[in-house]
Amino acid sequence: MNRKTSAIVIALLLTVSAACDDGSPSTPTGTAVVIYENTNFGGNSRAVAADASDLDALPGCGGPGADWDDCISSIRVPSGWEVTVFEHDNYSGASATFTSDIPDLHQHAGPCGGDWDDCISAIQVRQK
Ligand SMILES: [Ca+2]
Ligand SMILES: [Ca+2]
Repeated sequence: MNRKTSAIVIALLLTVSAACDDGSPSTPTGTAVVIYENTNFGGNSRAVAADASDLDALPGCGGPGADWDDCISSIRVPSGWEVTVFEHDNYSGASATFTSDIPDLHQHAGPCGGDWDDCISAIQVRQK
């Protein structure tokens, strides 16, 4: 291996290691479904990496001690992902499937006062 080739190999190794270590403990934006307390992706938020059969068990929406049951008002759905939401826990009741961002669940016809705002009790996420 001559000197020029060695330099290229070292440069490649540095590039690969830099790409693997982005220094961020959280999930990078655009690679996970994120649920939000308020419309237009406002208020508290939480990445949903796997199906959740009962949002009662997921704390962090609204005030102290509150959970995500009947609390979600908007959802980020990265391209290539699919989200199915349910009116009740254990994936029961009415359901709807989304494949793109939902800035305002009031705008989607559903079972809670005519829409899906503050209605979702279980959620399934899939990468297509
Ligand atoms: Ca809400
Ligand atoms: Ca519900």
